[in-house]
Amino acid sequence: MSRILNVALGQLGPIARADSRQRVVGRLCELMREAHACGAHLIVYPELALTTFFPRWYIEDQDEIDSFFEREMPNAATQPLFDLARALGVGFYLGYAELATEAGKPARYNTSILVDRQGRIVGKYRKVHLPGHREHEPWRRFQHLEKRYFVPGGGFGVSEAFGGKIGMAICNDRRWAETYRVMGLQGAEMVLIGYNTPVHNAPAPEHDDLSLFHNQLSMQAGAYQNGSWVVGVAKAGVEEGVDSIGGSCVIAPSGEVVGACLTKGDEVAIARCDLDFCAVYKRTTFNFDAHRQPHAYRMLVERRGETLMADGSPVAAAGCD
Ligand code: CDT
Repeated sequence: MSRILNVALGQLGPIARADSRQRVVGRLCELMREAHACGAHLIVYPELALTTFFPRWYIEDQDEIDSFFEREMPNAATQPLFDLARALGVGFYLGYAELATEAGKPARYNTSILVDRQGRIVGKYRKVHLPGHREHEPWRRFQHLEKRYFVPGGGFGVSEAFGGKIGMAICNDRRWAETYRVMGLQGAEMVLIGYNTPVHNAPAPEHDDLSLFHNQLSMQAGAYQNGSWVVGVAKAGVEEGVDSIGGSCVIAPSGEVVGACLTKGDEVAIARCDLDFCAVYKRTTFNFDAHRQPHAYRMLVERRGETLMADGSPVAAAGCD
């Protein structure tokens, strides 16, 4: 089996609040057709790719909040995308808001799925690092209420698919070294990441000019330090008055950008990715079995931060013997 994976960036421009799922799925299908014409085996779409980025609003009506969520996947609105994937032999990564039922109660996740070239779901991931805040903060130009609308997922897995080991993450996850390392320890050869990143970060506006730089910096570091391909895809442009970065790109295990989108609208760009190119990094500089020293990393799982233990208790309470 070939270890060449032709990956398409399926970048989206803005989605209006009033846009229907059918309309958005039509755009996704158009991008998939274009990707297929370019020889793609896999197309990667953004985070929450079926609707506008609704966490920018404080919404009290639960029915209105739930109108942004999918209760099943595929469903009537998304079935055409699955059908097209199967017809063209193009797999996809898709981010969406998932309304699950757990022990008879609703559980809401910021989710992505990996669909193979036969149109079958072969992987599912629920966002671990939920950024933003839980309560309404009217001083902000716009809200970022992911902590209110979602609960964190349970971890990072890797799927055997497309002839390799494919991992998934979502947006803010890409800024955390742990995201890539946990998948690197499972041998991930490609990590797929959809995102919605507003240019303006209300708590740290001095970072606004660096938002594209931080996007690429995080993904390049994750790729190189784990000997893995990384594919990052934006929902970009001015959506309901909020400007979000583009910068969708494919990064090789060398840390080099080998493909990128140029606009902030709907756009396909493609990269020919040799999954065997990971091995030289995984065998040498980042041969984890040979070089990692887990005994020195215990704090990574014992502590949440400088002041809190993993269970939320204060660090001082742990004693210092
Ligand atoms: N969607 C998402 O995770 N966005 C965040 C925005 C910054 S935190 C308010 C990100 O990390 O890109």
